[in-house]
Amino acid sequence: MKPIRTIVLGALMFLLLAACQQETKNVPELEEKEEKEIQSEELEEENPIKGTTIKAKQIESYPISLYDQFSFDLDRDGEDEQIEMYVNAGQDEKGEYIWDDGHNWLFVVKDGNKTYPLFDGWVQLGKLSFWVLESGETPMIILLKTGTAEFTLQTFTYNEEESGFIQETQFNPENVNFWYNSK
Ligand SMILES: [Ca+2]
Ligand SMILES: [Ca+2]
Repeated sequence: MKPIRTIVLGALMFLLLAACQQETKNVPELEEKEEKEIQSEELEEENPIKGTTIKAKQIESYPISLYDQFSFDLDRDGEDEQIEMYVNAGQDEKGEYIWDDGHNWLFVVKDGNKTYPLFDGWVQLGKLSFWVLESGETPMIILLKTGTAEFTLQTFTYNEEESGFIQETQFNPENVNFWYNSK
């Protein structure tokens, strides 16, 4: 009986030692891994989002015509925000726009008493168009700006932490020369 007990005890000791060694070997690897994770988290915090954040702002003056509008829950708080597009072009008695070579456009999202100007500027020989969609469950506004030598596509998504809309330019080719535009 005694030799068997010694063998069993010996085997147990061996297993215990092996387990201890394994543990000490694993510790630095774990620490290294954790360090890497922390580093990448810090990097993400430094640069959490691409694009520009558009914060709420007081609008001094609105262009004369409300060109288009739509309501949608863009920040997913259960209430619709108002999306409004204004242009500084008059309308005739039939409601047709009197277009000039260029106009000031203002594109905003209104959320209660907050107004986010997604675009505020001059468009030469062109116009703004927008779409509202959901990508997965993320509500998104797409804005297309066409001008004399411009074709810019931008997306806007609401970001809770930044309390603003993240503007990302998706397409903005250089030296644009238009040859055709379909119906
Ligand atoms: Ca909302
Ligand atoms: Ca809201």
